[in-house]
Amino acid sequence: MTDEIVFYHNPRSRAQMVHWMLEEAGAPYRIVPIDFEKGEHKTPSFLALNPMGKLPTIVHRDTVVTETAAIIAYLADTFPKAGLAPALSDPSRGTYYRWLFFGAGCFEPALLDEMMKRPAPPQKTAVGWGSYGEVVAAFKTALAKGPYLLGDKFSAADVYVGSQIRWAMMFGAPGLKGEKVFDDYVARLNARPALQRVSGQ
Ligand SMILES: N[C@@H](CCC(=O)N[C@@H](CS)C(=O)NCC(=O)O)C(=O)O
Repeated sequence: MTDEIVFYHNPRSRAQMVHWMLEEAGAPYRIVPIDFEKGEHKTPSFLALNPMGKLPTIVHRDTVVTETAAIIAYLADTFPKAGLAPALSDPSRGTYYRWLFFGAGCFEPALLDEMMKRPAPPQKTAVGWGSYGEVVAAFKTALAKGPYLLGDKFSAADVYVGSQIRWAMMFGAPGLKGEKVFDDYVARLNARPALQRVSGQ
């Protein structure tokens, strides 16, 4: 069994978030490029790994991990020397989980509602992500003290949520660019050598 992570990647996808995380974690990895145009993510061999036919997907120690937030959390725990996740006994582990799950469960669908101009669901109280505006306001509060989601400590939650915010800003999602708290946060993230190494790749 090899310790090398097999990383199925396309730079124009959420796999970029995992690429940044692999660099932050100092993990050994090998990229397998996936060409969407050629349908390489829908071949029987790829679907055997990820039946959704989606990226990112990794294989490590014979285990397949999919879902960006899960992969990022997995890497943080598997490469603890990088110090990207609070210890299980650290109370900030709760805050860490909170924002990781909020990113996947609330920001992701709210952002897609906003970007795709999907009509507001009729029963707002039953919608776990509330609304895009509420999600952005929650992040604004979370980052108000800063500099990171856990306060002084940069973590894998910043890799995930920070990537989402960077992506949302790039595509002009409202309430982010021009807001000092988000501009400063993204500037801090952009200064990280690990992110710079994968940017533009
Ligand atoms: N829930 C997945 C979403 C993954 C996803 O939708 N990936 C897109 C690229 S960003 C993809 O692979 N799309 C190709 C397709 O569905 O054909 C995650 O969080 O990782």
